[in-house]
Amino acid sequence: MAEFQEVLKQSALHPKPAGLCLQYGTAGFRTNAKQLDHIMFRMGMLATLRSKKTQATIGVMVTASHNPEEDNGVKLVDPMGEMLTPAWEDYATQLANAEQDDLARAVKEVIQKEILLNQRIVESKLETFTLMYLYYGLVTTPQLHYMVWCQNTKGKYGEATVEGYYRKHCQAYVQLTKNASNRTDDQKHLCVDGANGIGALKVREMEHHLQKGLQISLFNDGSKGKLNHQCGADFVKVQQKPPADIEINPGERCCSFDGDADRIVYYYTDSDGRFHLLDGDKIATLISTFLKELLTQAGLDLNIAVVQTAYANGSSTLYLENTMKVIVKCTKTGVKHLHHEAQKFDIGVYFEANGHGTVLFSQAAVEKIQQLAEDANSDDTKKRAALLLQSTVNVINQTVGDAISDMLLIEAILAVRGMTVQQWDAMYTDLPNRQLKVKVSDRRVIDTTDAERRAVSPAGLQDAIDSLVKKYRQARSFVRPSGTEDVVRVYAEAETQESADALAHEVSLAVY
Ligand code: 16G
Ligand code: ZN
Repeated sequence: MAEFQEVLKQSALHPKPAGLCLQYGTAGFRTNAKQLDHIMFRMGMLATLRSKKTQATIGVMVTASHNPEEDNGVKLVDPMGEMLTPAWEDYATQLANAEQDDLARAVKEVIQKEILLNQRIVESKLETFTLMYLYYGLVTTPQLHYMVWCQNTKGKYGEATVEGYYRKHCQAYVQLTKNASNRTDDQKHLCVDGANGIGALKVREMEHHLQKGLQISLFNDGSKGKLNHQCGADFVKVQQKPPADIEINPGERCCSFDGDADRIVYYYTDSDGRFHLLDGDKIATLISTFLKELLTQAGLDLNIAVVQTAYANGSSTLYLENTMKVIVKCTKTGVKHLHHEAQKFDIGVYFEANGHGTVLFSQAAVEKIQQLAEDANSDDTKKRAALLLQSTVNVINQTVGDAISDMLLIEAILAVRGMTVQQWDAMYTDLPNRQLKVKVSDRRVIDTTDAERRAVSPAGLQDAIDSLVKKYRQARSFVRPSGTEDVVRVYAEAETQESADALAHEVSLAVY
């Protein structure tokens, strides 16, 4: 294996801790930064191979998202800006866990299976595995996804630079908000918690592109606090309270990003000091309602679906199905599952309750919207709706959930509809809910079905959950092994907070 000498020499400078075994999970590799040196090197190799296989630009994102500051992570971005395809997640795991003396074999296996079929070619062509690297420096995760997409579509969707990203999304925001008349400064004002992460820096960089159409007060901008510590979208969603160290006045509209700015949640406190969270479900409801109205006004026959996971609040699902009459689908947790399902519709709105989500428009939908927008014979109402739809297509980052572009769309919708955050919140009332995590000796003994809503093993667990759920009104509960931590997660919702808490606790005991 003479051809691997150089790779092996370099790899030896990034030794794998003996016996360490990590898995490419739903969020790529993620753990304490000290354990990741060899992973970073090897994922560089895998990205090179993936690029050779697809003949396209591949992204490598280094981030630990919403995890604590001492963690790090890495994930690869596929050619259309989507998550790495599952077969290659397995290769990632194999490369990550190969001991040094087995690494050449592991690399060769990927090359043979995926790139070259015949051994002789493997040996003669290896030296030509050079690659052009483009280093973007500090960007949000969704900005990288966007740039990979632009690179591979030759600029059709925008320019593959951070400036190009701002221009595309901010221009669309400015277009959308032209339709909002007489907005007061209060309506334009938004408090943003940047989680002391990259999103804070990027919001500052972007602001001037918005032409004063949004006035942002930025908190947790990284100047003093710790990344994701007592702040950020995950903290706010799980703790159901505002970030520490942020002063918000009653009724003021606020949002929190996570550390790499691919999640967003909104909230406000009322005059009684009560905290109101508007999570991914409320965001999906706002966006899909807006889109459905525009489709009706435009007279466009396009189907629209909302994709959720088992964590979606039961009230949101009922509201979407019964009041809004949109198609609702439920998938397993993890962005790639939701994204994949959303692609099946003309317009697919997908959001996890934790605030990760976006909207996908099929090519046919984009074309129909464009035709109508350009049709000289269409009446004013139709034309206005088509133009609003067109700007919506441009304001949203279709590659992946994006806190910044989601924020722009939400702000634009509230502006166009002249809606306050309280009115948005009042679309439906969340059922009280509780999430708990349980440490067990082996979380893999729990296996689920029906988009994680039912446990098939261990035997008897689902029956136990069913009989606990029957004790409470409007109750629902499920358990699933976490894909990112060594725990089992428990979710419960019910008519009252006391019932949701009690049910979650009882189900946790049944898991042991
Ligand atoms: C990852 C997923 C996120 C999911 C979370 C669940 C991606 C990019 N991220 O962060 O979508 O909600 O895992 O974590 O897919 P859990 O399995 O530990 O509950
Ligand atoms: Zn994230």
